[in-house]
Amino acid sequence: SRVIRLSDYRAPDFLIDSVELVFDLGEEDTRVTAHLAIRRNPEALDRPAGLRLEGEALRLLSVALDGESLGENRYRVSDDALIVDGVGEAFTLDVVTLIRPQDNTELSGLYKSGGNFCTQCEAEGFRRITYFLDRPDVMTRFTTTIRAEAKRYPVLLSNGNPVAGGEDPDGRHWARWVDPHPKPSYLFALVAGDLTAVRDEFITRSGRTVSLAIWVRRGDEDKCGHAMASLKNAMAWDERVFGLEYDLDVFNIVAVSDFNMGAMENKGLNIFNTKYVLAKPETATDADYQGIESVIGHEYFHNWTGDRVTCRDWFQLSLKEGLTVFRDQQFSADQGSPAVKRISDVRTLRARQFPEDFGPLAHPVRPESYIEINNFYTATVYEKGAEVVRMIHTLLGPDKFRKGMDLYFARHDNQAVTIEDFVSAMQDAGGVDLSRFKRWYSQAGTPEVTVSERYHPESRRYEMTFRQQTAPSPGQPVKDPFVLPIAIGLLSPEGREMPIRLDGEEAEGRPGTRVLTMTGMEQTFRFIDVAEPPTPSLFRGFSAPVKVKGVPLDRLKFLAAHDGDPFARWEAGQQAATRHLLDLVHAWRRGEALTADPDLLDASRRTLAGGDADPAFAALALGLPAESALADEMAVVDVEAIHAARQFLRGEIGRALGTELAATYERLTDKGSYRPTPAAIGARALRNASLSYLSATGTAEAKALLVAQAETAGNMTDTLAALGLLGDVEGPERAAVFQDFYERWQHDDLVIDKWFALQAVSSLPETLERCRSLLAHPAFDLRNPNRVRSLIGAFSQGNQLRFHEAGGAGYAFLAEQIIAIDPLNATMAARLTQPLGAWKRQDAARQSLMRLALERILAVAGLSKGTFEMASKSLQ
Ligand code: BAL
Ligand code: ZN
Repeated sequence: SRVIRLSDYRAPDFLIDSVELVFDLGEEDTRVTAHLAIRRNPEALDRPAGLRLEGEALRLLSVALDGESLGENRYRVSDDALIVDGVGEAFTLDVVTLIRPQDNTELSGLYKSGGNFCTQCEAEGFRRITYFLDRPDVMTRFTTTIRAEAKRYPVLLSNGNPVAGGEDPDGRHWARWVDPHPKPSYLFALVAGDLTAVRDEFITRSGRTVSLAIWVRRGDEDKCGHAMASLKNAMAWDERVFGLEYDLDVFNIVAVSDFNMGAMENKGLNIFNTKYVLAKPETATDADYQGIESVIGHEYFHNWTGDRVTCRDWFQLSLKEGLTVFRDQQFSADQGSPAVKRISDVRTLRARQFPEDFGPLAHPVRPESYIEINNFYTATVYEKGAEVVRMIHTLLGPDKFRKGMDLYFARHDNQAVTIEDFVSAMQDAGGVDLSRFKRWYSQAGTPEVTVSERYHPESRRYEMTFRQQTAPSPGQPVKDPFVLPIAIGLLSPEGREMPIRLDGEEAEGRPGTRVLTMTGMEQTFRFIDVAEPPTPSLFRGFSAPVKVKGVPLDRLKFLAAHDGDPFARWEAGQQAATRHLLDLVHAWRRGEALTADPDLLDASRRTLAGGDADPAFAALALGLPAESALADEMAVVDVEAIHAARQFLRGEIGRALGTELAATYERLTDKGSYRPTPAAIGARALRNASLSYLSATGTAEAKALLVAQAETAGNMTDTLAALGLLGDVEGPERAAVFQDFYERWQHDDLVIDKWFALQAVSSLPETLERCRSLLAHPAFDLRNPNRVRSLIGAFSQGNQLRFHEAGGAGYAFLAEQIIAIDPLNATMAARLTQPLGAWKRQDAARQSLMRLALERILAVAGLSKGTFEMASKSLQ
């Protein structure tokens, strides 16, 4: 398979100024007519090449150059291109192709979902619609005419504004859309179907009225309220925080059930996975509500960071994704509790991105090469990319960061640019030198930071020396130092914030958080006027994506009780719990009796007692590190020992705090109707955390409580919390409750996704067997990405105990499913491969079984290039 390299980038030989597309949508096939206005790129005049347009899975019907039909001797067609020789400086090309959307199981290009037509063009789906310069640095004005049977497809949508429409004599109708903004082909979208709209409007700060519509299947209208409210909040927030206003008369969102991604930011016509649109209290959890708010925000924010200013090439993907994730994180933080949001974002980063950095698929935020770009929609490009933008925000401060954004838009509106361009704007507006900082984009890896310190009572001086080290990653054996913003506070022995004054500073020190900048491999900071030996609180708010090693346990316990920075307080508690759990893991492996740390039990008791002040935070602080987080801390993972140690500690907490937990559970019972406000979400989280510990005691009362909540809860958050806990409990209750749940919700795909996922993550020994039988369940469909993620994805990524079962049956299961999915949907198959790459820290037997599974995938004839790339790199 061909490797694409950043270093090979060349500007396009030709540009396409405008395209007029006509779609004749049919049940057998769809005819696409494209009228392209093309000219040679002035930047590439020295390259007198023929015209090469990308195309894939197309049937070419005709080509005309400047209105003259071309004979077959004037062009060539291959599997992936149409080549026309002898073209001039500027010309038009008319190309007619036939495609078969109804057979398109890849869900890339034009396809059908639930009887409706829809598209997904990022990254390279447009070439599956018509021949084109399908690359992001070719920005074109699109006019789109859609013709379809009026009865089956009453709604016809595309990018931009609607300009005309009408009836055809044969029961068909048509609509024309013009997008005034030039855009790359990956932002093209079309929808034709029988959909109904929930409408609203937004008045921009300059007084323009924008018509908003969320298009869904009939019957889903009552599930759009939260998405619409989130959209309006996002539009107002982008005006307020970034001064960015929406730029079309309409903004359409369409929800479809078959979608490879979460959603897509097509200009003026966002297409969403139903999962990120539809919600009502009976069917969606608090996490779903939060997910909808952030994804609606994310896609909306792309209108500027992605659509108006886009990427020059796909190596720059994080230019739009890292920046837009940062923007959506800030948006969500502003809607509720910034600390709780930050903790949850860092948990996601650690769970998804850190393993990438430590595995065979490690790559920089700006990769250097790829075989299949779809494999690079990763946590590194997205979440770590957002952390890198956040560090720029920290280094510059909010005002200069905003100036940097303004400068970026002033310089690059309607352009396709690079990460370099973004950093330059930040650097110029901020008046800082970011040249070394840019290593965050080119070097892979998570730095590990250690700290040593000395306090001199006589001179009241305090010194801290930081050291950073980053392990080698594929292609990068030696790392240069990363620039680290280190947000610190110094705490007195009583836990008060002490004034911070660096040696050489004129001004008196002030108490609170201060950002130090580390640029070397090793660096010492000297503080003066330090009255007492301080306890440092480091990387407050997770100011850099690093791992801090070697903080003494008593210090972690002190910080968990006293740190004024909520993130750092939570973090210290988690680190302390991790240490203790790892001790328990080792004790369990040696066959010793386990005992819970009384300090941890006391800390949990205090958290619970003070829980009412901030229930959402208390729920997070009470939570134990996930099994996967513990695995990340072990040189050789032992999934059984991790599970046993964690279950033991959960049970001990449940027993030791039983009275307080039961009281909290009672006190926080939701009396009013469901609301997805931060306060109500926090209360449910703390109540369900209490339920979780009560259930860990395994008593008959606890089991009864679970069953009662599962059967009578008035909202999906509470139902699912109970059902998830019950999923781990042996006995007849579980089967009955799951059966009832299925029967109640079988008409609702998104709820049934949850039903599949809960069974796939169960810790019970029969889980793999159950997953196998669920594959044959009538509600399961290998062609539907949400179902695949719910069953196969949840099992392999969310259930390390059962996925890594000795004997390798979990690995074989995953390999078989990847092999079955690859011919249908290569993007999905490739993504599922990831868990098999994490073999290095398994024991020798598991290592060879995981490698065997990868080799089995690679042995398949006709494997897609995407799955080939993932499986072959995973073996390295
Ligand atoms: N651009 C792909 C989906 C997203 O990140 O918004
Ligand atoms: Zn995005």
